[in-house]
Formats: sequence, C-alpha cells, structure tokens
Amino acid sequence: MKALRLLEWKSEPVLVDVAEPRPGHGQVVVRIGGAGACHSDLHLMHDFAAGQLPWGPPFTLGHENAGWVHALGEGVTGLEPGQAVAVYGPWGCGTCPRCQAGADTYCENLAAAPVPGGGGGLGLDGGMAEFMLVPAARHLVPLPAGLDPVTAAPLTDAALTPYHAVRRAWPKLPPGSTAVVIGVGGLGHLAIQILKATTAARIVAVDTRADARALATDEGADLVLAPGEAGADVIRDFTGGRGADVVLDCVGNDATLALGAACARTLGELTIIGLGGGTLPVSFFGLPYELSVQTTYWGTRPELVEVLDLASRGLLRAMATAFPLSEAPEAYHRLAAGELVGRAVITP
Ligand code: FEH
Ligand code: ZN
Ligand code: ZN
Repeated sequence: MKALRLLEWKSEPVLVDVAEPRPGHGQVVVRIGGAGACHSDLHLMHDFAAGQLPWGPPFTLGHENAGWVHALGEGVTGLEPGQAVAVYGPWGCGTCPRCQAGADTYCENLAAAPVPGGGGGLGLDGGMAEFMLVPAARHLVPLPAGLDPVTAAPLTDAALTPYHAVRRAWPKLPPGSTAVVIGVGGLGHLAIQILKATTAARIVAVDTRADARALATDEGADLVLAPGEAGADVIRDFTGGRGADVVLDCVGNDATLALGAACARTLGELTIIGLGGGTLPVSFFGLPYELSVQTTYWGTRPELVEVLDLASRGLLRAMATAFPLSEAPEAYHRLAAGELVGRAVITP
C-alpha cells in the first residue's frame, strides 16, 4: 500500500510503498476513512531536529484518524470487522493511573508505552495510508450513529484538543463570561463551536484572514476581529472593562501570547494550544493577578467519547476539505500557505 511518510527531520513527506500491517495479539488494523492534516505536522516537517522529541522519523504521518475495523488480533474483544471507529491518538502504557483514566496524554510510564509520548503519526505509523495498525483495542472508540470516519477524523484532534482546554475552564465560563479564541483554523473554528455548545460565554475570535473571520462569524462568535483591530483595549471594552475570563491561543506566537495576556481578566486562564513557538514574559506586575498560563496537550479518551456525542447530535461539525492520499503533499502545502479554511482530511 502507499503511505505518506516522514523519513527524516526537516524534510518533506514522501509517498512510498509499504507493507500492509497485520495485527498481533491485542492489536487492531483499521482501514482508514479519514486522516486529518494537523498544523503540528508542519512543525514535524520543518522545525524539529533529532533529540528534541522522544521519538522520531521514519513513520507514516496522520495522528487524527477514523475508519473501520479491518482485522482483529488474537484476544481482541468488543469490536467487529467493518465497525466504524475513531482512533484515540495518544498511546500510553495502558497501566499507569493516567492511562487507566484514559489520559494517555500524560502517561507516567513512558518506558512501557509503544512510543514515549507519541502515537500513530507521532513516531509510529499513522493514518495517511489505507491501513493503520493500532497497538491496543482500547485506543478505538466506536463512532455513534450518524457519524462517518471522514467527518469524524478531525474530531479526534482538532476538536478533542480545544475540548479538553474548554472543559477544564468550564468553571470560569458562566453566563456573563467572555472567551477569546485566537486563530480560527483547524482547532480554532471547533473551539468556537465547543464554547457555543458547552458554555454560556460570549466569544471573541481573532484571525488574520478574512475567510477565517467569516467562518468565526458563521460559527456564532459574538465579536470577530483582525489582529490590527484586536487590541487588548477593544476586547477589554467588549467585556465591560473586566477582561477575558478564558483565552485560547490556537496560534502560540509572541504576538498572540502577548495579546492573550493583555486582554485577560484577573483570575482568568490563558491556554497555549498552538505550537507557534512564542514566549511570554512572566513577572509579578506583568500579568493580571492570578492569571493561570498553561499549555495543553490533546485530550483524554473519555473526552473523545463526549466530543463524538456532541458531533452525533449536530452540535459539532468540522469544516473539512477532503484530499486523496496522492494529493496529501499538496494539502500540506496549502495548509502551510494558509489557503485552507478548517481542516484538510486525507481519504486514502
Ligand atoms: C502533535 C505533536 C506534538 C505536540 C502536539 C501535537 C498535537 O497536534 C497533537 O494534537
Ligand atoms: Zn495535531
Ligand atoms: Zn501510562
């Protein structure tokens, strides 16, 4: 079969022939319906070098996957060939308390994980191929009725990541609160939907691109701004002078982090979701009092079940553009050029 593989750091991915996977004991082979192209993949291609991450190439890209059960390894129960499933992407050890809670993202026994801190498309072979080997059946989540793998794939990362960040912030998002989403791309447009579906917050969206701002408006943001308009004072005025209760920075560069800190409320939260590589000076008088500044990494398996439930009821729907596997390199080029609205989904 063909697979889009990252062969070495700082390189373009290439389509090559690889053997179809066979499931070992406890493993499952999934026939891929959709594999999302994540902005993080661009960082894997262009920014990381050997030794910066605990895993590395060569591997098949695609860490945002859904498809159908194709083959069950010995000992696998609870799944049937042909069943539509989402792939929970972070693959931990399965035995530590974090993995037992479905938070493989924060596995504390990385030495026993299939790959330390990674998963399919992140050090092991991912979904940009016809078939994908999943090392444990627990990583598969049956799709609820009404969802198909092509539309469900982006939910496993582009929705799950902001959902985890919003869910953690629910106590700070009662009626009267304000959430700011910086960057209305693959994750940001779903962050707006998740805020609308699960909180009472007013939503401010910021993006450099007119088409992304139009999408934010369509998704129900209450105030949509271009960076030039989005001074902290404009956002603070919108909140009646209090500031934003929660800021989700889906870009994560110096300018967006500075904007997020400047428009945030005391006792607020600034969550860095984007891998833009920005930094934020932290000092006693440099930030609003008791502002929590945190990163976030993906989400938990139970949260993926909740995301799929929201989507099955029409409360979440990823804006997606499908590309055949042969055009996956082009999809990444268009992603890098900022030419895509929403998420690119590869359909092998
Ligand atoms: C991928 C690689 C490294 C850090 C974060 C990510 C996210 O895209 C996973 O959702
Ligand atoms: Zn990702
Ligand atoms: Zn673990």
